[in-house]
Amino acid sequence: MSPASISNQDHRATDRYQCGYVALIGKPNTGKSTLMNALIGEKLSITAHRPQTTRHQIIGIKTTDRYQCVFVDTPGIHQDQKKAINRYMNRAATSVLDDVDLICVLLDVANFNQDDEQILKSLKPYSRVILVLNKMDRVSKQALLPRIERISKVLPDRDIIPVSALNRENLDYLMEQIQQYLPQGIPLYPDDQLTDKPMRFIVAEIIREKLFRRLTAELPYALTVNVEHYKVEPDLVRISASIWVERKSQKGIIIGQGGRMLKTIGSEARRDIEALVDNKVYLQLWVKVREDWSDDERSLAAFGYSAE
Ligand SMILES: Nc1nc2c(ncn2[C@@H]2O[C@H](COP(=O)(O)OP(=O)(O)OP(=O)(O)O)[C@@H](O)[C@H]2O)c(=O)[nH]1
Ligand SMILES: [Mg+2]
Repeated sequence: MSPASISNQDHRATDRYQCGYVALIGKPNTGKSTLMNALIGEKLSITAHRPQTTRHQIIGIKTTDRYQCVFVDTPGIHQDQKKAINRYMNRAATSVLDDVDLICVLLDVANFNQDDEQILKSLKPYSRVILVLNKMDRVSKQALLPRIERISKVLPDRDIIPVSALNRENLDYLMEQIQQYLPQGIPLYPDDQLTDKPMRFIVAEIIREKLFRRLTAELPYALTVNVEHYKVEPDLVRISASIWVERKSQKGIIIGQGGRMLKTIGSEARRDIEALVDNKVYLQLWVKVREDWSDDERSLAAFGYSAE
């Protein structure tokens, strides 16, 4: 496209520009964060094959010459509310519903169950809802239709759009549908801004992603990451972060034999952070214990899990 044709279509200064908020909600592990990253074209929100990866609301901003779409990625809504952190996560997911222009509910086409049905039923009062049937790469075309029929019985009269966030299938069509719900308005964020989260937060999340992907069983749920120092020097970014766990025995597992596990986590995280900040990174990691932090409101607040 020539620069002239770009400016011809640029609606930013006109009253035809659209700007709005779109929530991505759903059961854990349905691909909300993968979808947001794919739609924005940047990895802003961490992903993992296990449920309950996302813990906070994370905004991802997509700006074009016709619209600015502010996505809100949310933690997966789950029934187990035993601990304070679970209640925090569910609150972070459901508190957005009344403040957005469109709710996109993510469903995993290969794993639709009662938990999804419950979420869909709770959305009956909302009319601005699109059902995004993700992971269509995991089922045959013939299997898709009966599933769409079953889903549309639970929450009728809403568009159901099959996509594959992982393979970027049907995302242009999804974006066209989303755009129809964006109200007219001027952009809320500068063109080049991708998220509202500070770099320290994104760095802590990258480290947590590596831990989530490497560690097994319950350990990923017993840890949180806090970046204590983030200093930009001329040729280097110096970062120091703490990994907080709930028990002394967990600390040993994260450090690993001869410190091997911590070293692996550190170099995997460093590589991603270097790509993000486009600079060399010196990353120091510490493992610390705070007993039962995930069920203690004061610890949660200290680690950044405060009211959203
Ligand atoms: N096959 C396939 N896998 C996908 C697709 N989208 C996401 N995934 C995988 O599903 C898993 C979960 O993805 P996430 O994006 O972390 O899911 P989420 O809904 O954000 O999960 P929570 O944050 O835990 O609620 C990851 O292993 C992704 O690679 C898809 O379209 N097809
Ligand atoms: Mg997520």
